[in-house]
Amino acid sequence: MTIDAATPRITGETLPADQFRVHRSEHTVDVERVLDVLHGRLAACLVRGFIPTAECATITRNFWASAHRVPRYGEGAEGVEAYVLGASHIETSTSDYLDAVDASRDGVRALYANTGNPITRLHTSLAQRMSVARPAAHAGRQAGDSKAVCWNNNSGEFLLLPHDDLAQLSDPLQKDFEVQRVRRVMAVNAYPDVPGDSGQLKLWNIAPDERTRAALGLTHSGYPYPPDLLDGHPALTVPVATGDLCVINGNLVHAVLGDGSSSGRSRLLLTCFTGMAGSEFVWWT
Ligand SMILES: O=C(O)CCC(=O)C(=O)O
Repeated sequence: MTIDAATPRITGETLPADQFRVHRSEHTVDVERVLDVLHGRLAACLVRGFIPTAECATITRNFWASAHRVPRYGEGAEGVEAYVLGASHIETSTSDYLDAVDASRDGVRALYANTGNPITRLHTSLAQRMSVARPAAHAGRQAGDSKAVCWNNNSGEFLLLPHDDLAQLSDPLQKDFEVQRVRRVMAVNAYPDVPGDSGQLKLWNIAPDERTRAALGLTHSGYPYPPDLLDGHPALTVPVATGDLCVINGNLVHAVLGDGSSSGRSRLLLTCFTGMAGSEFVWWT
């Protein structure tokens, strides 16, 4: 895009330079640092080897064998193509989302058949530090615990364009859903299969404000921020690999990088969103 005086700048909150970093650990989650991400004091935590090798292999096999895996077709040049197993709350009403959770529950359970569930393990670790930790809920119905995604976009610079995870919570279709009380999203991402260098995560030190989103027409989506507009903001790249867990401050703009080849086409992500609804820790997909 051409940047001229009429092009909006991306303005918003930033983390202090010493907090805009990735905390790394091996195999075990450093719960204190994950709480720093949750509460907006740290950009990300990367846990190498969080998912044991055999568990990665079983989940990956279960995903590709599943009859519950569905293709998602993107619309237009910025459309998001993927294979997905599990429900997504994005651009849907609360009741349709909860219907999708119910419809996909058996499929998601089967994803973890004969093996462990890394997302549930993280929830359990964090629950020990919370008075309440639970799936987000509405009218007695519960949000999903996790979904599995394989991005299937033409791998140019990005497998998934720059976006934030907060804006989508403001969708008027979900005004009855308690996730709209969450002010900071922590995205939980676990990787049973990352071929080669595909799908590294890039984070920019900017949590866009509402004025920026409105100017770009992204008020309820937070997707996609034009990459050129992010150039002046400090950025870091997280080289995720098979077996890793990475939690990120989802209010910050982030993207999934392509490697210019088709190797990203089998990269498998297990994910959910989390945040504090008042004093309660909740998650949804
Ligand atoms: O694929 C990933 O590693 C992260 C995906 C992501 O940012 C999202 O689903 O919002």
